[in-house]
Amino acid sequence: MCSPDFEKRISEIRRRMEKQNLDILFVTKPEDKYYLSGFESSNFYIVLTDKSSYMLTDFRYFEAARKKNCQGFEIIKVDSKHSIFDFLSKYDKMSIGIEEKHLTADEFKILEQIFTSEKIFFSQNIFEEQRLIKDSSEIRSIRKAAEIADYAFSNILKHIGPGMSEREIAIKMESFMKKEGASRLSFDIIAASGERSALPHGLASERIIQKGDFLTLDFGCMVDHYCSDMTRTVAIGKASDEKKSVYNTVKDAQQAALDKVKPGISTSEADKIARSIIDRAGYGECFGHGLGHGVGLEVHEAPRLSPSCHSYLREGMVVTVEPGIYIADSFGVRIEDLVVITQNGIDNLTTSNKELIII
Ligand SMILES: [Mn+2]
Repeated sequence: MCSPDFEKRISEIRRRMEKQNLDILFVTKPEDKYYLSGFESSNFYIVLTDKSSYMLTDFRYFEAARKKNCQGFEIIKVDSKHSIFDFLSKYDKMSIGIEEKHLTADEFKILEQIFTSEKIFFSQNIFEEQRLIKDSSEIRSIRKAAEIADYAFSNILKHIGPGMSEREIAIKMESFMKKEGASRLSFDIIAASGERSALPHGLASERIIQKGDFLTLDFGCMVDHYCSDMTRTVAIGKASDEKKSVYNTVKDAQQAALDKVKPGISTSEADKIARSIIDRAGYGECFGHGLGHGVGLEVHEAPRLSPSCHSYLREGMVVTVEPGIYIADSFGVRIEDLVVITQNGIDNLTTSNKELIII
């Protein structure tokens, strides 16, 4: 079944092209191409003009692209004799928008020869801004990916125990998510125990978990190319008073942010709500990253929730809320939920318990 969303997305992108006075847009970033077409392959390009949409690919993917196509793309075969640049040459008098972070220096040089540099514009922000607000089909996929992550967390709790390595835990979680329908992971699973839990992004190692450890699990999976992202910290066997108190500070900071996040709040303000609680508890120096980030086709995308980012939250954005405290060489705690910004507040897609779990 064709989704009608693609046509709407393309026409919205065209409106943005017009605003930037672009005659054509050369789309090279995989997530942006997928966003416009629902198609994925290792070699294809999308070119939009004010009226036409072109998908260019080689022999290997041509039939697949034709079969997938249902939103008015003209599919064009490229090969060594008729390259993407030969195709673009016929627009040489026009202004072209490119995705500056997804073009090689080599490709850029060829474009400069065709268009001259005055007619080439860095336009990746067109997609960044467009993809900020998720439509209902995108939210459906993200919700499903979040449900699978929640399921993997509740399931792994039944298996974790002293003697198990971080890597074994990560492998089990990956298989839980894939068996439940995830196509792939959003990123390599972070499983950081003991003093490694003080590493905000400690990938699973061979370390064996021990009684008294904190274990931070940060993970997510993909459904229909859309990501989820969540984090929980659990205690193995027992938790010292200091650990409990740090845990509760992070939990309170997160809850305060979840309670106040809604449309119209700035991303730096959202960050500050959580940060001020961590500051007051005396751990300000130990929260060295932003409160959260947008999630969609990419696990880290706009907006960023941090002290230095001053955009505003809007209905339809999907963001993480993930304060943390990391005490070097000792332990760390992070709690992360994935939420949709709604008209009046949030719809929290992560439902796993947040009371300190001791297993
Ligand atoms: Mn995250």
